[in-house]
Amino acid sequence: MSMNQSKIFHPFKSQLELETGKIGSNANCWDRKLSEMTEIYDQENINNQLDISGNTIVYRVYEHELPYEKGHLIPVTTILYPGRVGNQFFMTKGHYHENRGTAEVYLILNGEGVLTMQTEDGQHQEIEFSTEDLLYIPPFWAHRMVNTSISDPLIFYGIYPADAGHDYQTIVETGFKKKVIYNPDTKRNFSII
Ligand code: S6P
Ligand code: ZN
Repeated sequence: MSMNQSKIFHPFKSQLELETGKIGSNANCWDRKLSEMTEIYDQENINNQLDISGNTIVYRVYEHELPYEKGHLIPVTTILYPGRVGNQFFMTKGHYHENRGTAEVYLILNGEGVLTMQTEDGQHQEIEFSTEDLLYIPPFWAHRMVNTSISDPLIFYGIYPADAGHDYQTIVETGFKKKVIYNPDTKRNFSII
């Protein structure tokens, strides 16, 4: 394949603050608020939540500004704050990649939690993790991160193919097979049910 010079993207360097997850330059930052993700929590938990209409930030994302085109890779950090809605921990909305055949890698910079995953043919897998763990999400697996810490943010770095796309709607409709709930009667403070 011939290379079109006008399409050559230039290399760059950037800084990632390991303690905060902040990506210093060329990055967009966006927040997901609780009020924007009420459909993914159990409705009885949502109904008992007092500040649902407020501006509680569940997570913040720093994502490198790059073309969403095949061939590129997108570096991204997520800071998932500690918190709960009823007995459900703060978690990401969760998604399949629109382009189902694309994978993703997560590196845990700080914190602990559970990665819940499932496929459309009915398989599921839950992986507990902590700082310095490397998580591999293969093609076809929907993925959601759950912060099981009572006090600390979960900070993770990810890299995904730029043409992956994000399908949130399927998860809104089906939910995840497994939930991670606060359970003070266990040593680790949570149960996967
Ligand atoms: C992108 C990757 C992450 C998430 C981020 C927020 O493919 O998996 O960067 O976008 O952790 O989660 P969500 O489910 O709201 O996109
Ligand atoms: Zn993803």
